[in-house]
Amino acid sequence: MEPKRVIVDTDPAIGVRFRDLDDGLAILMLLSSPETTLEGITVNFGNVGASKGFQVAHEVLQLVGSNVPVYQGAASRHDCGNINPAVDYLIETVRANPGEITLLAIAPLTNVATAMMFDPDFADNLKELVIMGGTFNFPFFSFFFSQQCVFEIMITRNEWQSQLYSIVTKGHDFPI
Ligand SMILES: [Ca+2]
Repeated sequence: MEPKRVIVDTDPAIGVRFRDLDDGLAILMLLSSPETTLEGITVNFGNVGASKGFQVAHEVLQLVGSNVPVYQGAASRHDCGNINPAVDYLIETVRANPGEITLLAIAPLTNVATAMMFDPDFADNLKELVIMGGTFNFPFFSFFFSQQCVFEIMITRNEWQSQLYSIVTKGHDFPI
């Protein structure tokens, strides 16, 4: 089986004191697995600021001698709807490879939502969108991290809105 072509949208903080290390592990696993080809890393604010996350991503890649490209993205929740190098890369790559790219989103969804805002075909052109969008205590947290913006774009502007809406809101008392 051909390896999955993966872009990871991430807020890596491995090595930063008191911060989560899971995204760093995810990057290393994506690089080492024969089932995936990691084609690019887009950084979103989250566990650390976007510029620190950008630095951490480079450090992780340097550790294993990888030259996977890294693109800096949203720096705050207010950047939902603002173009940045990460969003540019996401839109261009997915548009050039329709049905080929699996987007693994493991940070607040600001970059992903902004890509959907600027390219209405973005979601349809993905092969898969895999979201780790919350924690045990705050399920679907990532959908609400950029205030209403991410939720409105991802849930209400897509064909799969009704399924996603019911999944996200089921059993949870969110301020939406
Ligand atoms: Ca994360």
